[in-house]
Amino acid sequence: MSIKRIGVALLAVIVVGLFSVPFTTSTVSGSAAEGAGPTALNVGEYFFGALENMAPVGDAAKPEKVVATITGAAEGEIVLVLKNVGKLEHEVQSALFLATSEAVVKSFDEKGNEISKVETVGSLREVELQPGMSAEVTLALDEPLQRAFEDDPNLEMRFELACQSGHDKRDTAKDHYQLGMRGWIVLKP
Ligand SMILES: [Cu+2]
Repeated sequence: MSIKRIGVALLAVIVVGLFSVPFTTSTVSGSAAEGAGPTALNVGEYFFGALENMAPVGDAAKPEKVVATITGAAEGEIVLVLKNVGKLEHEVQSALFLATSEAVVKSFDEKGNEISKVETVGSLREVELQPGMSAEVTLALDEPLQRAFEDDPNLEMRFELACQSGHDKRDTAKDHYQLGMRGWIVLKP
């Protein structure tokens, strides 16, 4: 089994877990609590968050780490700001992107000028980041997921964050995921 297949299987397991969340009939909508605001995360060669989070595949001494803890899932909307502080393009994917019903991705250049705004219905495939660029990703969570967080204030779920750049080239030296661009996002109410 290739490393790529393992990565895909991992995502699939998380998604299956997600869909098995019991669907409740709660009619409570939107708690009064404010969300924690945007979660900022740097992206570079080859890490999420910071260089020490680099987790190359096959290096047992550097296990995959939690790179962001995001609260506000019970409100159903979370905002992630990804900034490319590296010199290469990165293509960010996450199992969390698959658990959304709508997404808005605003991209900004190095000077902070908005250069594009893309809205998607259904799951978000990936976020492309040129060097120096940042992206504000607003995710509307799937209703069953949101309700699960409303119903259980202690719920925590992990979603993998991964860079897909070079993943299809069959060249380990160019595969950002294998070089270390992987980590966990922890979602909380
Ligand atoms: Cu990358």
